Amino acid sequence: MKKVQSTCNYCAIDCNLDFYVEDNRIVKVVPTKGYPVNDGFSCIKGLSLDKQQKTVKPNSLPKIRQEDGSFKEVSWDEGFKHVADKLKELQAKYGTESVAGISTGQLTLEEFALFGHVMRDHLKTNVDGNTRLCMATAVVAHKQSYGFDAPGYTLNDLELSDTIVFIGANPVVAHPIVWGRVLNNKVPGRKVIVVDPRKSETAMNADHWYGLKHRSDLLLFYTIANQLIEKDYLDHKFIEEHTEKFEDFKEFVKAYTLERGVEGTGLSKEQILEFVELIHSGKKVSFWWTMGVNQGYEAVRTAQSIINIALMTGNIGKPGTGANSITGQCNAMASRAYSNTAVFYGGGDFTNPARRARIAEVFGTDESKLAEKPTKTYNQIIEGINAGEIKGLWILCTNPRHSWTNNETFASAAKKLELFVVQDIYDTIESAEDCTVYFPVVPGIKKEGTYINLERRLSAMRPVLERGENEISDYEAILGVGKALGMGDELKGWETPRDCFNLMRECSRNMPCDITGITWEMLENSHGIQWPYPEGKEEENKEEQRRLYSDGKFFTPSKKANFMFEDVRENPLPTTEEFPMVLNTGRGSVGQWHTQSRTKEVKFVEDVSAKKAYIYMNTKMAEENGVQEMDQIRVYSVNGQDAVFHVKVTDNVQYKELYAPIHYIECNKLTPSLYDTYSKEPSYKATPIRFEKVEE
Ligand SMILES: Nc1nc2c(c(=O)[nH]1)N[C@H]1C(S)=C(S)[C@@H](COP(=O)(O)OP(=O)(O)OC[C@H]3O[C@@H](n4cnc5c(=O)[nH]c(N)nc54)[C@H](O)[C@@H]3O)O[C@H]1N2
Ligand SMILES: Nc1nc2c(c(=O)[nH]1)N[C@H]1C(S)=C(S)[C@@H](COP(=O)(O)OP(=O)(O)OC[C@H]3O[C@@H](n4cnc5c(=O)[nH]c(N)nc54)[C@H](O)[C@@H]3O)O[C@H]1N2
Ligand code: SF4
Ligand SMILES: [Mo]
Repeated sequence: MKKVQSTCNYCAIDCNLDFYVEDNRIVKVVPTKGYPVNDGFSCIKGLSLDKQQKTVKPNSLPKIRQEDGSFKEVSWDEGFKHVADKLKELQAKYGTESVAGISTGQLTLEEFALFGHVMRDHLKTNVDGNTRLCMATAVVAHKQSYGFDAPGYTLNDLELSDTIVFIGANPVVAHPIVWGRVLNNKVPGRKVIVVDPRKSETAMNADHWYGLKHRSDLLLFYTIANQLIEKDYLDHKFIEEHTEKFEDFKEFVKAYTLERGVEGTGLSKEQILEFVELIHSGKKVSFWWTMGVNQGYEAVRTAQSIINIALMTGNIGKPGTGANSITGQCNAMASRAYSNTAVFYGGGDFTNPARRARIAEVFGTDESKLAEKPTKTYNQIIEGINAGEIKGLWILCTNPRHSWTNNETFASAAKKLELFVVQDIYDTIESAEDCTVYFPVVPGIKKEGTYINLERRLSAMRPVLERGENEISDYEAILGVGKALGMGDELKGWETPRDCFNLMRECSRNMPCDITGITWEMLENSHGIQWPYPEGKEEENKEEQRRLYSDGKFFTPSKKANFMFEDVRENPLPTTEEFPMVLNTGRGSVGQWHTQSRTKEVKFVEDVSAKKAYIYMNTKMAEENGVQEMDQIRVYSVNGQDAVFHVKVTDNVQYKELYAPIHYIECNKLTPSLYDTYSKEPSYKATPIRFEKVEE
């Protein structure tokens, strides 16, 4: 029996797993013992990865839609040629930017790096990622506050902190290993605090739950900042030596009085003051935020209001502290730095002459062969298709017909496309319904490449099973189209994932995310390696759990962190008389993953999960409306759409709040086309709605 250590490709924890293989079949999956992230543990999704050997159809060929609407199977070479010819034809007819791509945070680093090379460098067009729906806010917040998109923590900080604050994060469901690390925390008197309008599974297990009004986090953290200043609960030395603009911030937050905070957040004066005292009395306070913060119309400023609290209390760079953004998808961290979409390979700007010169040198090409500007954003791509300006779209490893906000706008876009390539492991996903080309690729258990987890740790995905006839990886599919496009020498050095990894290492040289000291081989059967890990500095980086900012130096020109702030805005989509309630959305259970294309892999979960869309309603609201458990309601959204859900009655949602798991397509039928000003991340979590009971 052979044992292969590889990386789980669901969530951002990137657990390592040992796959035991006999006769090219997985017989056992065991979480890798001693791996610093998950040390012998994992969740049910990772343990179920062996099911892919049954659920993914083997030996599939590409399919091309014919004039009569049917699909014809073709050889891979024919498929590549068809897509390449069509991309060129559309560009010739409608202009360079008339084709676009949607990338992902779930492929390997090498796969989206190559996709970014073909689409952005060669075709000079736009590719945004599904990371826009997820991490874009944290990216912008980090860049403005720290000077680079660099979350500084290690997971170990969860075990060292005495005061752990989760804001808009529900790790009990979404990041079980994060929660496991909290349970491992043996610091005497350690406290867990949750800020979430909903009494989430994490809130139920916390010491303190602050169930504030939706979208009032920014107001809450400015109020808290003002209180910390008034009470002089500050780390003056840290503020003086390592930050900028504190005096301006101090003036600014004076307007955020306790009375205003109470009125706007719905929390009591006592609750806010208690929270202030908890932050002050903690010796090692850590703040952890996820989608409840990232997905809002003033999300970047909200994330930064959390960073500001950590900076002013000196809770950053030390063990058990930090303003820590938790990543969602398994490789979101790599896609942020290596997908060639919002930033150049290695995290620099497209317009920076030094970076351009360096990347051209690494690729052995001319600078004119490189992308010139950041991509159009996801919403601009979908709007561009609906406006008839974009005619061709290639999506891989994402299912936007389901996951995109106000998703009927994707449905209408898909119908307008002359070329719509869907590359996935399942042709049953909603997005494939209107595709003109389908590329079936092999799943993670048959691939190789590199992943970067939420604490900047690189780890190896290695093929667990051998591939059959016709079975190709995402990397090979993209490379095939690149060759058919006639990229020739532009693909020199990109022949295999290992070659691509070497190029990306070189692109990272001297950047904050420098990985030049890491080789492809070093990652195999390893404990993973966190960035930075520059060549020649291996000795000083040999610790297995490292954090950034321990010297108080950030990545801004002055090496100081910035206090970033801006007045709380009026809600652009407030509740009204017509739409008096709020639709909150998020993860439903540990076993369900996003659009549920992969739920069949987790058979146990599929058996017990609801087949139809459901929604949580407060007990009092249900009583007042004569609604009982499993009754159906029709929910009307401010975006003009409506959808039917089965009701689950609970006191864990607020009186005027409904909570819909994202795993059903109905959920995003109702979410609006509203985005954060700076990150363009959708505001998924607070849509004005009303409902009526469906009489059966
Ligand atoms: N089982 C499972 N695990 C997953 C995923 C999955 O699909 N299934 N997806 C992965 C991915 S890609 C991601 S990004 C993460 C997401 O991980 P999380 O962000 O932890 O999960 P969510 O359920 O989206 O949202 C977290 C909480 O935000 C709260 N919230 C809503 N509005 C507000 C608000 O105004 N303020 C505050 N403070 N909170 C608010 C919601 O009530 C919810 O409890 O999970 C990852 N892990
Ligand atoms: N209302 C609301 N909407 C949300 C959110 C929310 O909190 N609320 N969260 C948002 C967030 S944070 C995220 S990350 C998105 C996620 O949204 P999506 O990325 O659209 O969701 P997934 O279901 O993860 O899609 C991944 C696809 O990749 C396929 N796949 C798996 N492995 C492979 C592979 O190796 N190669 C290829 N080519 N395909 C593969 C799967 O079959 C699946 O179709 O949803 C967003 N949508
Ligand atoms: S889904 Fe996340 S927590 Fe579960 S096994 Fe995979 S990486 Fe680990
Ligand atoms: Mo995500």
